[in-house]
Amino acid sequence: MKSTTIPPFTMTARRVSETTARPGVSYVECAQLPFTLTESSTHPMAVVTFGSALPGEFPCPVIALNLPQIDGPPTAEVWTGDKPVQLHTDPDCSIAMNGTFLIGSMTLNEDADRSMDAAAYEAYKAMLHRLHTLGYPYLWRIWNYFPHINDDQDGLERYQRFCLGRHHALTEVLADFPSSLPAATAVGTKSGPLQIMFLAGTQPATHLSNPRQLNAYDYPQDYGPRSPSFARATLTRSEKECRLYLSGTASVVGHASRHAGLPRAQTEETIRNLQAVCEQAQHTAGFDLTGTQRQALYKVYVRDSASLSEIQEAIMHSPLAQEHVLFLQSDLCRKELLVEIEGLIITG
Ligand code: 3EB
Repeated sequence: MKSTTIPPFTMTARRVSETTARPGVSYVECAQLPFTLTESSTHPMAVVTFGSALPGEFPCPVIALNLPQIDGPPTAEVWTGDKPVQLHTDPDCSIAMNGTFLIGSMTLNEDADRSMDAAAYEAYKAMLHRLHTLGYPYLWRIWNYFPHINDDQDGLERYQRFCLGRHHALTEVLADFPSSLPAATAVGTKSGPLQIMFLAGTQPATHLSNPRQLNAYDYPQDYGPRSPSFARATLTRSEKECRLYLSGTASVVGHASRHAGLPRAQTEETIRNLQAVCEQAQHTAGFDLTGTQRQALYKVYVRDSASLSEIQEAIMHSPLAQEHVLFLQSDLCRKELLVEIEGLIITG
């Protein structure tokens, strides 16, 4: 595996050659962050951290997730754009936008009077309302994070309550549900409020299915009273490049979990699923995976750090061995799932 760290000078050099508006994303060593952000010729839009405290102050929203990193030096994810950024902040929502797309985060504290379905409904309604008001109505990518994801809350698992509230809000507000649903991730943090991170655009993106997997929004009710509202992947294009956002992907074939108790086999199945959705993007949407300036970033969410070495071994023997991979410890939305992988592939 390549190091998860991109030295700041590399990042700057790469950005100088870019000419059209698009999001840039990199994994940067936390210790290098202040230097990277001041030296970079691009406009920082968000910094995402995974359980490590950051030195100094930043000119953009910092999204702190309690998802401990389990390998490599402390790393942050840095989102940049190449157009001036306008910030919109209030106590539970921060958004950075640049006329083409925005990146934001919505935070909602739970309390005794608000179950997870109510929290998800409220957070999604508030997010969608802001996207419409600001003029970025098209969802491109969503990340959902909250603690105790597999715990029971009044007779229903918290993840299933989350799906209920999310579905309710999206069916009320989103035009063309479910075909306008974007790629997503939903995983469990160690602690913290409900945090929703989102990318949205002034123009629509293309959302894709995976031929090996049933669309999540068509799952039978065995997995909860309302199905998970997301697409398997989302494709965005600008003049010079394509981006393929790969949803959190697990060892699920059709709608069934495979290889319970076997982290290595689950990782291999997950990688087959990722390859299948990439092929789908190539065949149905003309996504050119062989582009000259290809860049790929992955996050591997690991339920139990004791299975890390088996998961890493499976990755070493796969095409992901050549890519930037960040390993994070988190709970996953079905109890039997031990690993989930999301990705972003950029070609130009
Ligand atoms: C799955 O295939 C695994 O609820 O937003 C992956 C990505 C999963 C996103 C979500 C759930 C979500 O069903 C779980």
